[in-house]
Amino acid sequence: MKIAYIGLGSNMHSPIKQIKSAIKLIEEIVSTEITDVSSLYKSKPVGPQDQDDYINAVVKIETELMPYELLERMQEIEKQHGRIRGERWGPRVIDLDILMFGNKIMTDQKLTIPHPEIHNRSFVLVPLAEIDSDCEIPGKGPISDLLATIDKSNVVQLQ
Ligand code: ROI
Repeated sequence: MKIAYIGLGSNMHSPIKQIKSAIKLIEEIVSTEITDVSSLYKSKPVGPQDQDDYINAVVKIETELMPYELLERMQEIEKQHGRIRGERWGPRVIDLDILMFGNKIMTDQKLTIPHPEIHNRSFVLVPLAEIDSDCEIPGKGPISDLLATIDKSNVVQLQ
């Protein structure tokens, strides 16, 4: 059994609904339990600004799946939500990223763990810290150190 974290993001077609529905589908993945869910957060887009604000969240899971199996399950959920892979930094119905997987560090053409941008993105670090304020990101350091060096003013907690 491994502990993993999934980052969720959406800025199209009722983003709050998209995030909540994706969390329900994550709940249904075999050999996988959700053990924690962050609040939802609103943030300005990172990348091109001519797109709507994003809703982001992070879920913590316990899973018996291997990283690639989990990646496939994430891509299936993205497909179920009608995600079409458009421009690289463009708007998206739903984005499900494996942020961390146990203490694993790996990189190949399909998957990089931890997520390569995790340490730069306040919209990931803020919800992650809400769930696990003392977590350590493999190869990058304690989340508290990472959070101390980035601008968090862009990320607003909802509810
Ligand atoms: N910006 C924000 N605020 N949230 C996201 O989830 C997000 N996802 C992306 C890019 C386009 C990088 N910008 C984002 O993929």
